Amino acid sequence: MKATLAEASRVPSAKAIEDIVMSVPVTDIHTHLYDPAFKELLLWGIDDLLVYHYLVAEAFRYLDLPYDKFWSLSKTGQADLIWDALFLQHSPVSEACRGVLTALHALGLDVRKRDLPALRRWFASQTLDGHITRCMELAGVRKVFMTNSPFDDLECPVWERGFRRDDRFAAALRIDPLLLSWPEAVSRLARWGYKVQGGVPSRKTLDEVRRFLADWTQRMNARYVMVSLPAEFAFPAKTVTTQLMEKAVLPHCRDHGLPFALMLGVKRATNPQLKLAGDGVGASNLAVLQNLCAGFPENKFLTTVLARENQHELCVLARKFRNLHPFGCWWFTNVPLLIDEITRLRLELLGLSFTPQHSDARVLDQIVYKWQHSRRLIARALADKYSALAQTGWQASRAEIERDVKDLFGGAFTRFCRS
Ligand code: FIX
Ligand code: ZN
Repeated sequence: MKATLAEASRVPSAKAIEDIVMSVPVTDIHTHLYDPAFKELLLWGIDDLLVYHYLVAEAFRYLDLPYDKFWSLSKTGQADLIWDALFLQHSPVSEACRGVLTALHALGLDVRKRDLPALRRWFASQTLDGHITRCMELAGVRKVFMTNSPFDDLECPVWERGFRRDDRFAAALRIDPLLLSWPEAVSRLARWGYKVQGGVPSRKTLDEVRRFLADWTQRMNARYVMVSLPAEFAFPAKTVTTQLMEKAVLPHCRDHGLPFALMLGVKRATNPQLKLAGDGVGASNLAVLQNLCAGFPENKFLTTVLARENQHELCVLARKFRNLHPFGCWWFTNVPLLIDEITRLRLELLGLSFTPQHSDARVLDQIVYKWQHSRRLIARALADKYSALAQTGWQASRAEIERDVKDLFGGAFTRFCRS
C-alpha cells in the first residue's frame, strides 16, 4: 500500500507523459474536411494526399513544366509528377512529404517499396466509412471541425437540401467572401432573397446581413464564425469590411454566444499561377486584435497568426484579454521547428489556457500524421515543464497531467466556446 502511494505521488516519467499525450482524444478545431454526407468533397487516399497544395508548391521547386500544363493534367497525372519529383528524384524530407509517409506507415502500408500503383490499389479497396473510422482512430481524433462556406457552390446545395449529420463532424461558419469580396457577396445575398445593397452598408443592409448569418448559423449548427484576413488588415478603419465586422458579424457572434475566429496574416495569391498553393504570409499589425478584444469585451476571439514574428505578441495579448484564445500552428508554422518553439512560448506565457494545435487537414488521412507529429512535440515540451516543476519539489500527479493534457487537446477550447 505504502509503495502504491509513493508511486502515485511520483512525477510521471517523460515516457509516461508522452503516452498520455499520444493517446488523449482530440477535438480538431479547424480542418477542411467534410461530413461524409458531402460525398466527394471529403478528400482521402493517396492521390489526394499527393496533390495537397503544400506538396504542389514544393514540387514546383523542381518541376520545369509550365503551370498550365500541370493544371491541365488529371489528378492522377499531377500525383505522378509530384511523387516522382518529391519522393523518387529527391528524398522526402520536408514536413509535408514526411507526413504522407507517416500516414501511410500508420495505415500499415509498406513505404519502402516506393510502389505508387500498389498504394493506389490499396486505397481503391477501402470503403469511405471504414476509412473515416480508421483514420480518426489512428489520429485519436474524436471530433472534427469543418470549414463551411455558404458561398461555396459545391457545399451550399448540400446544406440547402439538408442531410442527416454525422456527429463526429461539427460546423464552423466561414465568411471570407462576405467580409473581403463585398460586391460579389451582395449579388449572392440578393439572389438568396436578402435585401442588401452594395457600397457602404446601410442599417437595412446590416440587418439583412445579420439575418443571413443567423439563418446559416442555424442551418449548419455552427459553433463559431471564422475569417482569414490579410496581413495589412486594419481595425478600426473606414472600410466596408470593418463596418460589416463591427455592425453585423460581432453583434451576431455576441448574441449567439459564438466565438469569432480570426486567422491573421495570409497573403492570398502571392503567385496566382500556383492556385491554392500560391498563398503567402505577411506579418500582421496585431493592434487590430488589441482593438477588437478591448473594444468588444462581450465577444470572444479565437485567433491564430501565420507569421512567426507575430507569435510572441499574440501570447502577450492573450495575457491581457481573457476573451482571446490563441490556437494552432497554422500552415507555414505547422513544421516541427516552429510547433516546438510556439508551443513552448505559449506554455511559458499562458500556462495551459490555449489550444496548441489544429490539423488544417484537407485530406482525411492527413489527420493521422498531423496529430502524430504534433502530439510528440507537445509531449516533449510538457515533459520539460513538469520536470522543471519537479526540481522545485512540485510533483504533478498523473491525474493532474491528464487533466492538463485534456485541456490542451480540446477542453480549454470547449470551455472558451461555452463561456
Ligand atoms: O484559410 C485557411 O483556412 C487556410 O488554412 C487554407 O486556406 C490553406 O489553404 C490551408 O490549407 C492551410 O493549411
Ligand atoms: Zn484552414
